Amino acid sequence: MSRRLIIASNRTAAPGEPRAGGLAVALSDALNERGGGVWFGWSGEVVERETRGVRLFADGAIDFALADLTQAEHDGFYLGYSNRALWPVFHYRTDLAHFDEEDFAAYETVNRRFGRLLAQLTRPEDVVWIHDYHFMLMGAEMRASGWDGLMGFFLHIPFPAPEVFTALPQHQRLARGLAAFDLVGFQTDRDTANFRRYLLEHCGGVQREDGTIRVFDRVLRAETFSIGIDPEDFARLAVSPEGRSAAERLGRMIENRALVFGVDRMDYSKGLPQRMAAFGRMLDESPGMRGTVSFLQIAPPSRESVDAYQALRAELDGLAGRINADHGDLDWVPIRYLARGYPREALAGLYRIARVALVTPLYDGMNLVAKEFVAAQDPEDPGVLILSGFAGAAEQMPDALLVNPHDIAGMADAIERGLLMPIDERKERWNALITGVREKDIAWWRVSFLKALEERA
Ligand code: GDG
Repeated sequence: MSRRLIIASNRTAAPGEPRAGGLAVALSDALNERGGGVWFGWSGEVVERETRGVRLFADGAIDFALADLTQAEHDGFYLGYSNRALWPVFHYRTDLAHFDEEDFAAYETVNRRFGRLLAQLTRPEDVVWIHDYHFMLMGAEMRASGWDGLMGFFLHIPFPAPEVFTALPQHQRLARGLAAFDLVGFQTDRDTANFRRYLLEHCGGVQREDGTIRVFDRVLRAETFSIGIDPEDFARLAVSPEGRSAAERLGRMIENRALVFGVDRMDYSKGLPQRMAAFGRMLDESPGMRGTVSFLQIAPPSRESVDAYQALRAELDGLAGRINADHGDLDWVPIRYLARGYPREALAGLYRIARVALVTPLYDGMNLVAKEFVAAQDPEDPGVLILSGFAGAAEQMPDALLVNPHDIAGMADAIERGLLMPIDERKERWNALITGVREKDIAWWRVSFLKALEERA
C-alpha cells in the first residue's frame, strides 16, 4: 500500500482551471496512480476579507483543497514578493527586482496560513510534495505546526548563483525554509550546484559522505530531477484534426514560405526582443532570405499588472512593427506576432510545420517548449531547434543549435543555418534529441522524485 500523496502548488488542475499543461497532467497522474490523494493550492479567487478555511471537493480520485487570497495577500504575496522579487532575482534580473519588506511579510503570512491549512489535512504516514517559488516557506510552517512526515520540494525555476541569491534581503530565511524539506529537487545540475554551494559557503552547511548536507540542524538532500513532457501525447496532438487545421490556416497565410516559430508566455526572461532583433538582422544580412521565410511568435500575456511586463509588451509591439515596416512587402509580412494564447492542439500542429523553432530565453529553469517542439516533428522531415544555452533544457539537448541569446549576430547566423540545414543533418540531430526527450519524460520526473523522497522512510 503506497502512502497517500499530498501535492501543493500555487495553481492546481482543479476543474475549471484555464490551462491544462504538462505539469498539471503529470501531477494528476501522480495522484491517480496512487489511487488518489490531495491537491492543495490557491483557488484563483481574490476576496475582500480574509477567509480562513479551504474549499474541499473531489474530482475523481483527487481531493482538491483550495484556499482564497485576500486582495492584500494577492498584491503582496503573489504580485509582490513572488513575481517582483523572487522571479526576477532567480532569473538574474536584480535590476527589475523590488525588495519590499511588506511584500515579504505578505509572503510569510500566506505561506504560514497555507502551511497550517495543509498540516490540518495531512496524516502522519502521508508524503507531501510542494512546488515552486511561491511556497518556499510552507514546509517550515508545516513543521512548526508539528507535522513530521516525509516532505519534498521542487523548484521549477532556476536557483541562481549564491552571489545573486544573496541580493535578496531574506535569503537566509528562504534557505531555512527549504531546509525543512527532506528532499529539494532542481531542474538542472547548474541549479543544484548553486544551492549546495550557497548552503556550504553562507549557512555553515556541511556535506556528509552520502551527499546529504547538514544545515540548520537538519539533514537535507538536494538533487537534480529535470522535468520532461509526454512526447507521445504531443506527437498525437500534432497530427490531430485541430492540429492539422491550425497548420493549414497558417499555411494559407504564409504560402510556401519556411516558418520560423516561437511560443512563450510574454515574460522578460524569454528573450523575445533579442529574438525579434536577430530575425531582423538575418534579413538585413541575407537579402536572399527576404520573402522566403515568415516568423510567427505567439506570446500570450501573463502577469499584466506587473510593470516590467507592460514595458515588455510595448517594446515588442514597437520592434515587430519596425521590422515589418523595414522589410515587409505588398505580399509578405516578415513577423507575425500574436499576443494571445492558442489551444495546445494548435500549438502542436504549428510546431510540426515549423522549419526552425526559436527557443531563446535569457534564462529559464527548463523550458518545455523545446521538448514539445521536438516531440511534434515529422521524423521524415524534422525542423531545427535553436536553443538558448541559458535554458535548463540545454543541459540535456546538446544536439540543438545552441546559441547565446544576447548575441544577436550569432542568433541571426543560427537562424540562417537552421533554414538551410540539409535533411540528413536535420534527421541526425532530431534523432538524438527525441531519444533524450523520450528517456527523461514527465513520468520519469515524478517517479524518480517520489522514489528518492520515499527512500528516506
Ligand atoms: C516554468 C519555468 C519550466 C505557452 N503558450 C501557450 C501555451 N504554452 C505552454 C507551452 C508550455 C508551457 O506553456 C510553458 O512552459 P515553459 O517550460 O516553456 O515555461 P514557463 O511557463 O515559464 O514554466 C520553466 C516549467 O515551469 C516547468 O517546470 O520548464 O523553466 O519557467 O507547455 O506549450 N499553452 C497553450 N496556449 C498557449 O498559447 N495551450
